[in-house]
Amino acid sequence: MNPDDERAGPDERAHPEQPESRGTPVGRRVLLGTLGVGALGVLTAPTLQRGLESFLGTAADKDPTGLTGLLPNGGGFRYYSVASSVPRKDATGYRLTVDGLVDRPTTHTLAGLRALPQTRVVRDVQCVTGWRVPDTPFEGVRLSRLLDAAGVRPEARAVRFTCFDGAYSESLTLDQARRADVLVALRMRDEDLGHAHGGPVRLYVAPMYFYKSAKWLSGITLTDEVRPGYWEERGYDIDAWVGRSNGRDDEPTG
Ligand SMILES: Nc1nc2c(c(=O)[nH]1)N[C@H]1C(S)=C(S)[C@@H](COP(=O)(O)O)O[C@H]1N2
Ligand SMILES: [Mo]
Repeated sequence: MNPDDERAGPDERAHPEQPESRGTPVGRRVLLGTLGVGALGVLTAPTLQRGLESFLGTAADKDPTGLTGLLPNGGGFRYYSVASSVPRKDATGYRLTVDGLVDRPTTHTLAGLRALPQTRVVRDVQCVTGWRVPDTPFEGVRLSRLLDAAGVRPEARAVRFTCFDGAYSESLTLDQARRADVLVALRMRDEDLGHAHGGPVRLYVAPMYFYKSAKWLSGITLTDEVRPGYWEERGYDIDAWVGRSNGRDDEPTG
């Protein structure tokens, strides 16, 4: 049995893009706190789930984060954006800056990124709640290559990612960022990344839950310590290894 299957059951984790909930992680934590462990114990899983859905349907109305991501994105993906509207960037207007604790701050165009060696990674896209898109090809430039080109200074320990949606951010330690399966992705499923999936350029952190893979990537900044990203400031794990984080203790499966 594929160990990933164990993650797809009714054991729901609070997660932003879950269409049934529309709740924030904070909202769900508050609910679980309110019910208490005893109440959870007597409810069957489906009953509990219905209860969560109706409660969180109400909670969504108070949602301060402007969540919008409930449109289907095709092929098993769920579209997700914390920004209500995101400008479109094409090959002419797109820029990616690498700055912070580097010797050579750099600005890349889309053509410049396409001209660099491309790496293909085929792994499962895994959401923290259980939706999963198996064997999804991503192609792009290894993040480590862009870091090396900019000349990371010895005092740098982490990387902060920012997005041209003006809202989202992410983070990795420098060691994580240098992994061979972390891409500045230009293509997904053998097509140029479309706007809905974070195109023209998104981050792809293959070994971690998909919230680490920042869409509409516009900035890579070397920092002296990890600065928690958008969802991490709202309760999600900074080290989001698939299977090992966000309350799970099973083995990572890549
Ligand atoms: N800029 C930005 N990147 C983001 C998000 C977002 O809201 N904004 N959501 C994250 C989450 S929680 C998920 S599951 C995936 C969704 O990617 P998709 O819309 O291509 O399915 O993007 C991640 N990257
Ligand atoms: Mo997600």
